[in-house]
Amino acid sequence: MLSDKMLKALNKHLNEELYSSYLYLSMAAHFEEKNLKGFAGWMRVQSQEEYMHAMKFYDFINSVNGKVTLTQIDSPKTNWKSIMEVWKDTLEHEKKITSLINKLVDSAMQEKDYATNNFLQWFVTEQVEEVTTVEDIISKLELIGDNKSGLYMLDRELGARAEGG
Ligand code: OFO
Repeated sequence: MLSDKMLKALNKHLNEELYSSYLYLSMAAHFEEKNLKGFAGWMRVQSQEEYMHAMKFYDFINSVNGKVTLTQIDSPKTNWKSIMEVWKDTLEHEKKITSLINKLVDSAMQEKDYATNNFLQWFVTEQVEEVTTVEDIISKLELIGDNKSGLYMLDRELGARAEGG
């Protein structure tokens, strides 16, 4: 059984994951407009992954007989000055989500809520992967600089994700 405090925190985080989904969809739309189809496809898949993360919270809360309470999702940013700015924002966002997950783990440990702590461990691992992936993309963009053919190649590489690659 979840404590009231933990239930509130998990519902709040469910909203954060839905916001993540919304933010990445906004980035996908931005890349679509710029005709960067591969980048757009990557962000679209990421948006779907974030929705699945939210649903993991939804399922967990239900499984321990908590009540899921949905709240308003904030509006995401809709315009970026450069490709790099989009990815820097993505990295910042993933770092923020990592620290929120860590705080949830802290609370679960303080409350000796072993079930919630166990549930959260999947996210601890996932966050390491997400931060590393985005750092890797930023490194590639730094190498590419203003090189148009490099950018074209990276767009194709990232687009493979949307095609199941
Ligand atoms: Fe849900 O991992 Fe990104 O935010």
